[in-house]
Amino acid sequence: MKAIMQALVRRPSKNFAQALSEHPEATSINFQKAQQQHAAYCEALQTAGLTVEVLEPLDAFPDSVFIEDNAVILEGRAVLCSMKAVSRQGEVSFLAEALQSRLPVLRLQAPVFIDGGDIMQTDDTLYVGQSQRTSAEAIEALQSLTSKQVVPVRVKQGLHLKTSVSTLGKHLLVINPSHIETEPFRKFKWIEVDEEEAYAANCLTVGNNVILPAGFLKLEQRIQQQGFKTLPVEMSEFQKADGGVTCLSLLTHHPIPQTAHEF
Ligand code: CIR
Repeated sequence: MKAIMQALVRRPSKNFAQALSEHPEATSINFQKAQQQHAAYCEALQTAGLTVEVLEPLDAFPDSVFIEDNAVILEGRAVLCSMKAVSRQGEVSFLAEALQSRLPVLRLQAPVFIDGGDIMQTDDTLYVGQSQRTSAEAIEALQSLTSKQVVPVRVKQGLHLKTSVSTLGKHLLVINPSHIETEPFRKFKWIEVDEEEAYAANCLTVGNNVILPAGFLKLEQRIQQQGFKTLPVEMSEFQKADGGVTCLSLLTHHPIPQTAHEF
């Protein structure tokens, strides 16, 4: 078996409308629309060249579609997150079940708190958001698990670090500098999002493809000008639950077992 880059996704819970959210339109979340948007997102992952494995919904966990937050894939191991949001803590064991046959799985415990949305990985560094969900203790815990440098980044506004910064590779970021500390990123070039396009600062790069929310045309054009192909996806229902494009998948590099259900 050869190593393939795989995206693990989880279908939305039928209780997705009860997801945690501070978005003003949270009460208008439409579950059927979320299901359609999720299917289209999976197609975009495939178009970008990923093998997509779809996990069954966890109806008891409204936020479980945001699978990125459950674990960090670090040097061939899955590090399960210790999640601060009480309603999300049970999600992690279900992901452990799905992962343990394929790669070593470790689990972080309180007083370390961490959500995967706060981790941005580059070739040599792990940038870790210090947000309402990720504690200072997470820095030391992660440093003990990786040879990469672990760098804390203050999150001033927004849920997670990656709500406001994404790596496109090639030393290039998309960033919303008013929501996070920028000093840790001084060695990068970046595209600054306009305030009215802040939601699109969370985008997902796979090779030369960038998946981003549809309707953020200025940013899309600026990403294209850097030589990337853009794959816009409708995200309205996930935006209402404070989630972005990276939150909906967990990317892993490992051999795909014959039994994996492919999208
Ligand atoms: C939450 O509050 O946990 C979810 N409603 C949104 C999580 C978004 N995840 C992410 O940014 N990685």
